[in-house]
Amino acid sequence: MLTQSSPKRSGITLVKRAAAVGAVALAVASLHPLTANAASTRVVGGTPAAQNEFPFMVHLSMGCGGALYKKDVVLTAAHCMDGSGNNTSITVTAGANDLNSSAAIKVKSTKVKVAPGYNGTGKDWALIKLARPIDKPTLKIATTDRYNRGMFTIAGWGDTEEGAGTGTTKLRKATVPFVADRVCKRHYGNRLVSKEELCAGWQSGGIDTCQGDSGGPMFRKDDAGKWIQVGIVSWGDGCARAGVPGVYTEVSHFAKDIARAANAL
Ligand code: 4AZ
Repeated sequence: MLTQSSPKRSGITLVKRAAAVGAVALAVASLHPLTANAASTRVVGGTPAAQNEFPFMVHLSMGCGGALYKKDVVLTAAHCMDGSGNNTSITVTAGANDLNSSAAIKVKSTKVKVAPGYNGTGKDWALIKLARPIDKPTLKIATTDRYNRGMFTIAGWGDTEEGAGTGTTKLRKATVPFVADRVCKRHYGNRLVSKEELCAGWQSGGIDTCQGDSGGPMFRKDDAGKWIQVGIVSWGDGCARAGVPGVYTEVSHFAKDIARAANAL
């Protein structure tokens, strides 16, 4: 996929490359995200999430991810939504890694608020109001840029290979390092909206979000050891290609707007 995808063809995908590799290049490469690391033996692609590992993660029926911002409000990507207003068409699934599990909680939407000024470039966030609260932990969002660095966790039900188009029924996760705007622009140039977007990925490729993961959170631990959301899966050129980071909405930049919109929802 060469551009931001439409809802049906988007999402966070944990791309899995053939894992066969020499065990040698490894230890070194994993510490140096920007170092060439082709065919490394470290974790390639995603792995299954454990039950309750990310209890704030939700799946959206149009094939996107999201996170519980409040018990009755989901934070997701604007490009997964059709627009703002009353909307009872979205089914939000929570409480189970396996979407087909009998333990999965399903709640309908009542309203959607897309980021003010969203026009397909930057500002890729939206809120969904739920018909009833979901009794699961929420995911706090970053309100300053201090956590826009280091290693991030990504998770989703998206494709495990670029172009697969099917997604998975079981939640998968992976770890990707922060990529500075300057480095991210080596590939994307001015298509990257630096203030509003954040990049992450391994220079060697092989691990990334993909179609179907869109709208889901990118998160890390804060100084107190609690999960904090720094990104929203937004777009990228394909998935897990070498030298091509994933692009995420920079949540801290929009934290006040998100809080305001949630209060008004
Ligand atoms: C998509 O199609 C998509 N590799 C999401 C994330 C990325 C690429 C595509 C990032 O929604």
